[in-house]
Amino acid sequence: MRCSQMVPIATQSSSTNGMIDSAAMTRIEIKPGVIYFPTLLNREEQESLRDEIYVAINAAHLFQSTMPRWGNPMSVKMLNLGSLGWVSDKSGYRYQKRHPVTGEAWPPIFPSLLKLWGRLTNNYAEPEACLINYYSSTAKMGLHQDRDEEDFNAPVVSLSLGDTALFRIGTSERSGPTQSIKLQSGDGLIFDGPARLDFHGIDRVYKETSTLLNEGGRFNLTIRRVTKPVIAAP
Ligand code: MD3
Ligand code: FE
Repeated sequence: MRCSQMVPIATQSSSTNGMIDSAAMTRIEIKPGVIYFPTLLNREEQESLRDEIYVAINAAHLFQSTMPRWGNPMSVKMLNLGSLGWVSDKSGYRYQKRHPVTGEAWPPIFPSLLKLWGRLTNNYAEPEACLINYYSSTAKMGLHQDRDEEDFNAPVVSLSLGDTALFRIGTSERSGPTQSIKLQSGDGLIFDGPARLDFHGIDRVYKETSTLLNEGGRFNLTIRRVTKPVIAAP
């Protein structure tokens, strides 16, 4: 982990009113626009989020995305929650209202996640999408930018559950310098402003580094606002 530049900028307590509501939250600014929250979720919170994910996956199964143009399968399996979900197939990347295999609406974003989003984003407009990525121990995600959303002003909140992963983030240019961070179960990240269009990816998952998931591997949740919020008329 190359994190000598990590400086804790604040440690603050939060109220204890919610399901996901760790007693203390440590914020580490990795670089402008990237805030890292080690163990944002305690074990109990991780277990209840894991169980909610299992319920959603049983109701609306994970799907296998394929790369645009060639259609090679991605190693990560996905499911979305919310009014819009991210999908990828031969015709490209997009957000859509329905599951690409079943044609059903996506399950709703869990109330615990809506609450966490409000707390971490200072009540930015309601999120519309929560992408659940499942990584087996051999899965990875190449360096890419997230640019299928309309609203680049909105932050992206990421949560990791299960085995530790090696996350890499660069700059808005593919060939820019990169930093790596090991993301552990319960860790959170927020991306916004200057980092919102940075290239990033998952280089590897470290097998058997967490006991949270019986089947091993890793879940990552990214919570997003996709469309531009409507500004209320005066
Ligand atoms: C930096 N997921 O779903 S989360 C993705 O762990 C994605 O599954 C990875 O990249 C994962 O698109 C990384 C961290 C992340 C998410 C969104 C970002 C980093 C980001 C958006 C802008 C910049
Ligand atoms: Fe991404």
